[in-house]
Amino acid sequence: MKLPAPPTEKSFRSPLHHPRVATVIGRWLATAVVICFLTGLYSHFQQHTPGWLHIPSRPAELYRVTQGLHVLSGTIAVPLLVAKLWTVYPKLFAKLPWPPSRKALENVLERGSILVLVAAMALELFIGFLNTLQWYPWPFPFKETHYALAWIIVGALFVHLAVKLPLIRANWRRTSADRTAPAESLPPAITGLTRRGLFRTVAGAATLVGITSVGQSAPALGPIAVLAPRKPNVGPQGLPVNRTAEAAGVTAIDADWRFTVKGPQQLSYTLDDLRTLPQNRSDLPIACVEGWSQGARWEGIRIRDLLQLCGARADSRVRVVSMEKGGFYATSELPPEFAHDPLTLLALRLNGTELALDHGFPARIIAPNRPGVLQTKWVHRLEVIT
Ligand code: HEM
Ligand SMILES: Nc1nc2c(c(=O)[nH]1)N[C@H]1C(S)=C(S)[C@@H](COP(=O)(O)O)O[C@H]1N2
Ligand SMILES: [Mo]
Repeated sequence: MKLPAPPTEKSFRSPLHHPRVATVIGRWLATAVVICFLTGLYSHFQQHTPGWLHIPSRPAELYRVTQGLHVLSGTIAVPLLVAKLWTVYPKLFAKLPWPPSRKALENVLERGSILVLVAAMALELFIGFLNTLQWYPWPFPFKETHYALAWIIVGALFVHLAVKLPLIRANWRRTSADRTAPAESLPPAITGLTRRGLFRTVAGAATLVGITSVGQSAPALGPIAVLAPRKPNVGPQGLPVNRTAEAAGVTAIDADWRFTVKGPQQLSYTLDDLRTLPQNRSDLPIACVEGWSQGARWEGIRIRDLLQLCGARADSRVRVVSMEKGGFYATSELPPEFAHDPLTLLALRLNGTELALDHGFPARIIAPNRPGVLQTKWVHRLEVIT
């Protein structure tokens, strides 16, 4: 029995594999990737701020928006990537250029760059999504890998767009030619879905994953956030707990507990002392790097008041030290912009009652426009650095 010939690129005659479709869905996907990249870079610089960069402490909700957008656009990119790959997969059956020539070499390089782009993007979306579930089933460090992949994606995307520019330009606008060619003559059984139908399906899928996940940072959509790993208003005092005191190895304090400030003068306070210092109120969100965020009302002492009390300059940089022993979250730094912002508090109270142990009792940092990882809990010492 003779086997049928293997398919070639020409075997896929549906108009849904036309470059016009790849261009339209590619535009959506590229938009999502660029938003991901820019908001991701912002998150990176918040946590690893180079000396020349001064991140402002306002708008207070900025990081909540950028990281919410990061995870939202990343999640939406998943169905868009699947659609884009489906549109172009007949290319996998294109003939390999042979014999070797300059054109063949270009073709190999072009395919190589696409292979890198697809592999890096698939991995990036996958590990990013698993991170939002706080699941790290791989042996490499998430953040470093995610960051390196981001640059690989942007580089490979640049090459891909440069190579395809003529094709992209030719298909940027809808032309009468691509409405009739190449396959309108095919029987309806093959064309089935129209291009418009495909665009609507893909846009619908992207919208659906978007609106069922964005509720983790946009409270209005909370009730339908079935895809969101977190309900941002569920937890003690109406706020989720990312890491409990038990997980962090922190226990309740005893009578010897002191809060100290190491500056030009040394300050030492009992918890009751802290309660008698001037108290202020800030309405600020916890905006976790994982994408969930929730606004809350905090009460406590302004960091800038503490700086003044110890004789430090208002524009000092401050190291925050937790009672948590070791680990990534045990310390953080408040750059001058954040330390002297009147909204930045050593918070003692949350939503009207004393901090729960899991939220950082007896004292924690809360500052505007900051990733949750830097809102250090169980703080027992501040050190003025400059
Ligand atoms: C093309 C897609 C993406 C790009 C270019 C990208 C880029 C980045 C970059 C540059 C960072 C900063 C890393 C650092 O601090 O060193 C970041 C962080 C992050 N990204 Fe993405 N990302 C993408 C997709 C995703 C997706 C799909 C998700 C989840 C659905 C996601 C979740 C996260 C999370 C949770 C962080 C915070 C990590 C941390 O600070 O612990 N990313 N991303
Ligand atoms: N000392 C310490 N502070 C910490 C953490 C931690 O594990 N240890 N987790 C951080 C993270 S990732 C977030 S999102 C916020 C969450 O604060 P919450 O648990 O009060 O909601 O606390 C931050 N502060
Ligand atoms: Mo977090």
